[in-house]
Amino acid sequence: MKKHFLTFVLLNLMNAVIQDLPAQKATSNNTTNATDNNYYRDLYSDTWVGTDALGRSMPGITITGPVKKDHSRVVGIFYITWHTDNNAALKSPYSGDVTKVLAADTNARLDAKNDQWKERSYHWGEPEMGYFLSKDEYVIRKDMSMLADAGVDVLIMDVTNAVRYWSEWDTIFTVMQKMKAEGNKVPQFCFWAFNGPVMTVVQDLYDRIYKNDKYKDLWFYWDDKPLLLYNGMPHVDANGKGVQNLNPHFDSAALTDKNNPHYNNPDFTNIFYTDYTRDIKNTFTLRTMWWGYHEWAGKRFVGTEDNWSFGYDMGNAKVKSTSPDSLVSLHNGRKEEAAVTPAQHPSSLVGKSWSRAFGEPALNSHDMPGETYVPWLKKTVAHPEGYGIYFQERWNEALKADPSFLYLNDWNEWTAGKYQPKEGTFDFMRRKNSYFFVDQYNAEFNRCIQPMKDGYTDNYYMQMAENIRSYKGVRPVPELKGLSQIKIDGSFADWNTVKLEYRDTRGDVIHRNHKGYGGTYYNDSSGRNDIITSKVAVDNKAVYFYAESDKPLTPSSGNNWMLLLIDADQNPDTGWYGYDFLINKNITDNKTSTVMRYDTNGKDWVKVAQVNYRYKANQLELAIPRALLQLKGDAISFDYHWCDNPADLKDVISLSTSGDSAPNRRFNYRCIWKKD
Ligand SMILES: [Ca+2]
Ligand SMILES: [Ca+2]
Ligand SMILES: [Ca+2]
Repeated sequence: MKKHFLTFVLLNLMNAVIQDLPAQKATSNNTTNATDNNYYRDLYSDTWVGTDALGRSMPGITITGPVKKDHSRVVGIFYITWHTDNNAALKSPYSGDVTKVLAADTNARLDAKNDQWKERSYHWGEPEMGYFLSKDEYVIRKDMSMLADAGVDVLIMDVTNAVRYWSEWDTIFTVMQKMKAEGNKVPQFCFWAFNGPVMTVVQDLYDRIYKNDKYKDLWFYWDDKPLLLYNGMPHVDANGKGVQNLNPHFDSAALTDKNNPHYNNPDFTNIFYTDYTRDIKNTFTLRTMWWGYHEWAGKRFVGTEDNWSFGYDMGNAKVKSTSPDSLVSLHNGRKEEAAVTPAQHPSSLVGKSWSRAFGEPALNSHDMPGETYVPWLKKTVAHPEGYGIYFQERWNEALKADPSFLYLNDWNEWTAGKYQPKEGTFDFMRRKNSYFFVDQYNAEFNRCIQPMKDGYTDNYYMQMAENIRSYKGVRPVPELKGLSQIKIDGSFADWNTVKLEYRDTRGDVIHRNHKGYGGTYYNDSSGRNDIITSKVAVDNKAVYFYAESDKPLTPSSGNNWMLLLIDADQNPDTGWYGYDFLINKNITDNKTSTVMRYDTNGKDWVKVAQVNYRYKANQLELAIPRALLQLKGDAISFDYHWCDNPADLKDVISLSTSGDSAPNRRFNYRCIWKKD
């Protein structure tokens, strides 16, 4: 019953998507053969420290162990590109947000025709970067930078419903190549096709991209060939049977003319494909990827040879009772792929707060979970949807199984399709209802890892980054040794003796200027000084800080200019979001700045000292007395963070999502210094 239900829904979803999209054509012939894997400037992001909003700290080497090298460990994530330009033309002001609809009028919950429901397709909530479109370069750059920082290796590009997003892909891959040319690490990509005329779709991908070596430097290889996730039984998909796969290379002469180079070759003589072509079979490493059903198309599916899952059907008793190790797909009998998702579907009532032991908790009038026990925290909390209960359970199982590929679903889907048949009611969220949602619905029922606006912000991103470290292991935090002789004089040659660099992304100050859904328009011109390198030096009296920007620094009179935040006691519970000192918030003149300490009682920054600073061209230096920071002795360690032109210091999100942060977002550099 459920399978039919899902099939019906997927069919509708596919039709809706196809109908909504204009015909798209390839717009670029950008080709490169560069395959050098050492193209990037290593940011050492696996050595950054940080604590998320729930108090979880990024695990270091003492917890994860060193980088694991006994077998490959690759992380892929489902990357959606259906936020196409035509969505800009939806009704303005944009009102397609389920969370906001239900907040605006509680009557909308049980009434499919309530005035608040103005669209057919919705966002389940608002992304941190707003209702963005897939071709927004600002968003693409943030995505790639965040994913690379977290250790994600490959984007799994969505072609699951046969729609080819040529224009979006051209924009995204071109931006990724630009970032690489700037020295930044970015993930690679592969495609995942499944529903519809999948043999034709896959041939199209081959003909337009792989055959032409297009974006070759970004191809993800698996078993020495580019990986292609596909449908190994192409005559069966979520829509049933009977899809015809038109052969674009059909050549009637190949049927009759013995001199035709393709004579008698079924890749050219069939009007409709009956199998994938030799080019597909020879070019790619092929794996079927589909939902982790116990059985699919009449055969055992989850946990079998060369059948990857994009999530596990935990609502099914057989899948739930299968040992987690046996859910992992195999290749030549070895554990190859495990799926890790923040939740499943609203239609199966397996949300973010579902656990094996307790199932899905009771839901309130807005279908949000009530107080729920969080196993990893060993506590009961009021808003469990932000705590990653389901996500961590899947992570723990996948980490234990330790396959060579971890698939995460998803980064940025956001879309919640509302289905409203003309008559009848449906069981939806344990109530009879005149509409339903299938893939995403609200903050409890969605699978997005990309940060949301307000709510639980970046909890899922941080949880992902924390667990990827456990999966892969990390490098030790580089250590600084010896006493330095630095003068704060505006002459920077003395810093050449300090070799240890703390690095940040180059090019992450680009301004945003792009349309979004339903007439929204996004501007962000806060990017100003692009911080790329920081250094620290220590002598008996002071800690010296150095920062370097990509281009000459703007005048220090500017708003929130080159702020330095220090967590001197490495305690996230003391200070402002852990930061005990703030430097440069008040700059006296071109040579004098101030150090402020966070007053926990008054909940404000208080000036405690004046310090010397100098800046010239793209370099900046300052010194802070060690006594002031309470960093004494022959070995010290503290965490620090530079940022330039944050919108405000309201919270750690506002601090780190505008201007530039070094390191990115809420991460910090850890300085470990020893005299000898
Ligand atoms: Ca930067
Ligand atoms: Ca602190
Ligand atoms: Ca940055």
